[in-house]
Amino acid sequence: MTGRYTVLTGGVGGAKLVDGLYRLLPANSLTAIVNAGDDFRHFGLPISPDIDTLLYTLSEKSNQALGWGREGETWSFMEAVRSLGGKDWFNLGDGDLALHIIRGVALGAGETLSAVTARFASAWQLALAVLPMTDDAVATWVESDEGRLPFQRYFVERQCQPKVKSVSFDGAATARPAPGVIEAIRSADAVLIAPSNPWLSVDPILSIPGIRDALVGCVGPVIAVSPLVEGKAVKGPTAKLMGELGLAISNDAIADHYGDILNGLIVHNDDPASDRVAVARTDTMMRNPTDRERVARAALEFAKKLRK
Ligand code: FO1
Repeated sequence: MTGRYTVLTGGVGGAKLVDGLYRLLPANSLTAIVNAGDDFRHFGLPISPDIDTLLYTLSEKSNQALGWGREGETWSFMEAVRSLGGKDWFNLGDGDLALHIIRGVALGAGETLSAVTARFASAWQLALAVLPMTDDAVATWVESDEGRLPFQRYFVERQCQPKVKSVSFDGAATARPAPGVIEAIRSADAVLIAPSNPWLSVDPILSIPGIRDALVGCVGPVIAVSPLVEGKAVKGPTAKLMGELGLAISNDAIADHYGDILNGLIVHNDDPASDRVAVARTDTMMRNPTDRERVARAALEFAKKLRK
């Protein structure tokens, strides 16, 4: 597989596809554009969950059981926080703290999120570009039956229980794509959209002015891997959210949501597909590296077919 590929990703499911692509493709031929709408300050520290989950996954440091954070993590910081009556709804592992503290010092010194993220990727010898969607502050908020909630309070503190009415991205209207983002879309032989939650993890990326237009106008095909398997979400609130937004929990609704940026959709085995876009089929469950490579290979082969 030669060529240059770009993947839009967020969350745990997204990181798995990126890992499959990373394993298959030659060094430095992949760019990941990562959701940063989940980012927030906690204890004054800048947390970038989707960036960190991707860095951990690609460097084989991630906690497979939890889906986030590090393997073999220790929690003495959190025990000390609890002993002092500090807030403990969002867990910061002892090793994980290093990312947040070094990122905090860097941002405080005027470095951009994309610059410090690139430093982390090279420190862990990752041979791909990991680009935040923007270096500006954009925050995902959820309008719910429990009021307006910032993303992590909805996702972690409330465990996605609130009924969602709408999702918005504070700051998106004036945010600029991070350096290299538009170019990575324009110059790609194909752009892949990982099986992330379209509303919570991909829409923040599409909300940054210029990114959706670049996807509509890019030469390479844009192919999404559906986050639904047999009408359910593999992990996280995608199906529940679709129901709450009044949508059918279907691949057709996924294709419809992405609209005119999408050229192809990869669906799970013989799940009902969509007649809005070209469809390819594979087992999209990614339980291990072999699965991840299978789904990545299916996406790359589909891209080649659509590019002709
Ligand atoms: N998710 C949880 O469900 N509980 C946590 O305590 C938690 C802590 C955490 C710390 C760092 C980090 O990078 C991610 C963390 N996550 C936690 C996951 C995070 O909320 C999600 O991965 C994304 O925001 C959505 O994909």
